[in-house]
Amino acid sequence: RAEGCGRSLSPEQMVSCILEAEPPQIYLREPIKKPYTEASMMMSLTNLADRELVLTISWAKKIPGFVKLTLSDQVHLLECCWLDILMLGLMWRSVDHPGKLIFSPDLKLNRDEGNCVEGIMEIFDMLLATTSRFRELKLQREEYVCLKAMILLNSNNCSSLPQTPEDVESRGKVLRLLDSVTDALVWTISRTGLSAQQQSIRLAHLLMLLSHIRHLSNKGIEHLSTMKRKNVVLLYDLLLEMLDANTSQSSRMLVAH
Ligand code: AOE
Repeated sequence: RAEGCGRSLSPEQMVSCILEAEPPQIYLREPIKKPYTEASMMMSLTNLADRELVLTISWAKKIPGFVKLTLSDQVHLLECCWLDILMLGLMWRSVDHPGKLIFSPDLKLNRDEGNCVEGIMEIFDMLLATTSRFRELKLQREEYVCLKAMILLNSNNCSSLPQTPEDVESRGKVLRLLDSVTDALVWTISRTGLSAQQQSIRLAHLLMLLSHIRHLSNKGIEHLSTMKRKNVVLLYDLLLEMLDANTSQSSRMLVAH
């Protein structure tokens, strides 16, 4: 299967590979008690994100062609987009629950519950707004998984100049992979029975939401670093290492998982 998922897949095969790569749903380790406090809520969210990131690395490695990129490209791609990926996943889980953010089946928050964490309600509101947009568009599972893979493959804009011929080749591979996921998304949309023009408009609507997600993840990173400065977030083991990540540490993570 891994072989079959490598070279020149049909859009249909690509979609089914990406569907199969989807990570499982996770739960809180220790259920959170009400009333929420700033510390307990941030602790639960961080704990969840910690384990989701481990699953995100395994997910990325199942995207056809990803492991054939240089290790440094794999690392850069994940470093640039991890919060976009988590946020799109959150929106997908929340899409059928208007007004709620389904962080996990045992952590469903509405905007007002964000008021115990300074600055979080603003981000909740933006997350809820983009989620509503996906609801209006009736986002399909196949479309969602293609968009998530596109976020990963399109996130390389912050990496340094290629150093070696392997780097140059790897950059080319990223672009070809992005093209085949784009084909997969186009194929998925074509099955909706919309007119050709409506299909193009749907594609545009879906892709434009990726820039909202990037904006949101920048806001989220800003918020997280304020929290970190205030020492609210308790970043344990992996997490602490990850925030101060240098390339070699991130490489070790990728190899380890
Ligand atoms: C969004 C989706 C989701 O599934 C979980 C969470 C939990 C926290 C939420 C965030 C979210 C949405 C935005 C929020 C944020 C808390 C505050 C912010 C609401 O406003 C995210 C908790 C993140 C904890 C920090 C983790 C640090 C990870 C560093 C990653 C890294 O640097 N590298 C190199 C790892 C890349 C590997 C994939």
